[in-house]
Amino acid sequence: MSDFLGHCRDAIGAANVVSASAEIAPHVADWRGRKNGKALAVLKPASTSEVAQIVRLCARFEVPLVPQGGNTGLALGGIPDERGNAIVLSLTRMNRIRGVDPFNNTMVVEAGCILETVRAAAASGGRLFPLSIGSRGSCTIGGNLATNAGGTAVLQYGSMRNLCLGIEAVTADGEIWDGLRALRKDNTGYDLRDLLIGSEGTLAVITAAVLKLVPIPASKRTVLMALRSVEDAVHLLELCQRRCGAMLTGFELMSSYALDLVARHFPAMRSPFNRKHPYCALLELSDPESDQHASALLESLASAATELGLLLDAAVASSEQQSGALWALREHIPLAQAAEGGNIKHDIALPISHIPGFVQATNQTLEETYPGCRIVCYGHLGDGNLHYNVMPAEPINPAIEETISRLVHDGVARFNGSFSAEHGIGAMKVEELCAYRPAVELSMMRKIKQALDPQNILNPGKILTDPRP
Ligand code: FAD
Ligand code: S2G
Ligand code: ZN
Repeated sequence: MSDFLGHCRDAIGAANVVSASAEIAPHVADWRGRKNGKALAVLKPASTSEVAQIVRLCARFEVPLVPQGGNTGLALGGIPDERGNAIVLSLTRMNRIRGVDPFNNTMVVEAGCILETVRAAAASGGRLFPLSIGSRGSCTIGGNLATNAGGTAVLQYGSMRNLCLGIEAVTADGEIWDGLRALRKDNTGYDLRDLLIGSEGTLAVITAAVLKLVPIPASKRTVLMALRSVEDAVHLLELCQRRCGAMLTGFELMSSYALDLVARHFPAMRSPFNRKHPYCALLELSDPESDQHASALLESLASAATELGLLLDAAVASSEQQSGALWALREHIPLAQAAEGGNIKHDIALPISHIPGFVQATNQTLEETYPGCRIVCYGHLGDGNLHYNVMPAEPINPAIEETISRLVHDGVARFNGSFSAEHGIGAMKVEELCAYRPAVELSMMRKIKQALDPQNILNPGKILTDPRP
């Protein structure tokens, strides 16, 4: 094995082959602290050709590799297992913005670019890169592509899959594929770009991408609306979509208990309302015309919602700072949950019309089966993605986690939803994939994996069960 690491040092420089356990530690720990893996080393190449050299060495010495960006993933996809025979391939040194093209509304970035940095570079080029997720300060574009990240703007701009026109990647045998075409139409055979997006490091190592940009809206308005039920939230969403169309760029649901947790762990962050409401919806309007037009639209929306008896209260942000404070409330829910302690997370997607029925039925079943359990229900209602997290009164152990998740996911299946909306499968939901997807789908996925990574060195054990013992 020292031979392998020796060749790696020759390829990318000894300083970029990290084998001290203290330096490896953060790369093998999961953000939520649920699991720790083991790694031979962490390798940090600086260019696509260096990545290709490392992958060729891994193929030659049969060393599994786990591509890693910001390590903010929530499905244990970016950390190695406990065998200790894999290397972590960190793309963080590949962080150049290769160019912004405002007339083509595209930019080319390397995989290790931090999402926030990319958004800032787009803004200085007079454009918006619309992907927005709570981890934007540390997640990377390579990880966003590999997990097909979603976030709060999907209802208008789509997930990462919709925001990428081209990809550069290194295949399992160390070949470089330059697919960095900045074209909106390109019908030339199988869509390899879309095959790699969402493949979670199991089919290729993504090294760069062409991203889609949109014009910066003339006006952005944020409003928090207090509601009595999930059903009213769905009716409010329908009203907003009917009246605002493409200008509705955010619609997040938050339960009262979710906001209680934020207030408990982040006392400076408070709901703007002077009384509790069962649910709140955080809306964002992006208006290409003007502030006046946006304010008028918001006003007509609030009065229509009041006439329909949907609105219990509303707080309109009148400054960037107030808008930021409302978004901070929303984005601190996962952090407040982490501070509160163990919870069983579910990242589910449902047809929007089925969401009230699912929440009502599942809340009831959980309350009957696990009296005293607390449910943190929040998320991207605008695109049908709920974070439906359960905190049982009993201490969480693998058995209770499995039972509760099976109950939630069976409910999702009954309401024609998906057990993984945006966080992917990783190592965490491999069994769910086998349980909830038909055999033909699994067989097609296995054939693709076998064709593109016959040695199974790319992130083995993620998405699909590892065929090796
Ligand atoms: P990592 O965690 O490093 O890796 C994730 C996966 O991608 C792994 O399987 C890894 O092997 C693979 N990978 C990484 N880089 C590459 C590459 N260059 N080539 C091939 N494979 C690669 N996610 C959402 O979708 N929506 C949200 O709203 C959201 N909110 C979040 C909020 C918080 C507070 C946190 C901590 C996370 C949140 N996430 C969310 C999850 C996470 O941020 C995303 O999945 C993100 O896309 C991961 O990016 P990363 O660079 O950290 O990837
Ligand atoms: C979000 C992330 C976190 C979680 O906040 O939108 O995707 O803990 C989630 O579920
Ligand atoms: Zn989310």
